[in-house]
Amino acid sequence: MAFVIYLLLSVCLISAQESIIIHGYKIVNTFPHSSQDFTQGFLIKGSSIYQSTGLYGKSELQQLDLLDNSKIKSKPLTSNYFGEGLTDLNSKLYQLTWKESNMMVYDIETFNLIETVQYPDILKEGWGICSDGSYLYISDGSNKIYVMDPEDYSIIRTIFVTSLGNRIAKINELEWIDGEIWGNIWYEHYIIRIDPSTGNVNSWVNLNGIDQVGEYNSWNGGDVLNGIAYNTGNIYVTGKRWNHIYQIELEGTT
Ligand code: DDQ
Ligand code: CA
Repeated sequence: MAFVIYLLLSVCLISAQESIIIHGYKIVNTFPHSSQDFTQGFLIKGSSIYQSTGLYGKSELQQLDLLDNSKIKSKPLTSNYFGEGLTDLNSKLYQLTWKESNMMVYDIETFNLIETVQYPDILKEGWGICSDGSYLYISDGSNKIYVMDPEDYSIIRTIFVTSLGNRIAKINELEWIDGEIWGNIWYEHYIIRIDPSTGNVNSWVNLNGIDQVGEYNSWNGGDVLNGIAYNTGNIYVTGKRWNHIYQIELEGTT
């Protein structure tokens, strides 16, 4: 009897491990986005977008109006910097750079540069960043997400991201959403929803088809899905040099 129960339990556990929820999506609103902007970091607060753009010589920190994409203010990075992820924490904005090992810290109201922080040695590249309101969470293009203390910029923990035991690499733009880290995968149409305490992927969001013809210039030229923002219960996604921002709602398992 005990053996039968053991057998049944292990079958249940194995099958539970082999399936994972993959959400579909529905577009509930569409907003304009500039095809000039190589979006690398993306967040929305109130009616403003805060965006970090990439490419050498074209990288900026921007505040844009969500409704018409008009520029409220912007600050260019010097041409030796390739802008990457962006997040806010305690009235400051934190902007990563790709291979330049520097993070810019700005006053969110004035865009005045407060300081330029040298990456800790463990962080080789800057890709995405988000915050839970206390700490900074930084991806570097691998399956790792580093938890950084904003007081002294030390890395206090490393999260190893796996889905059903498999490492998921190329995690790019991030967003903290209701206790999960959402990250889009570079050159994929997928978002993973990560449990920050374990690194396990709770579920996937399949965004196939969201970039219709004409949405961007060239997927092969780098214009891939990149940018998740969460504001008062609403979820927005966009891409590098995409023409639109999509407000989406998730659908159940597909
Ligand atoms: N990263 O954001 C994934 C970290 C780096 C993206 C670099 C993409 C370069 C594309 C260059 C296209 C030139 C037209
Ligand atoms: Ca984001």
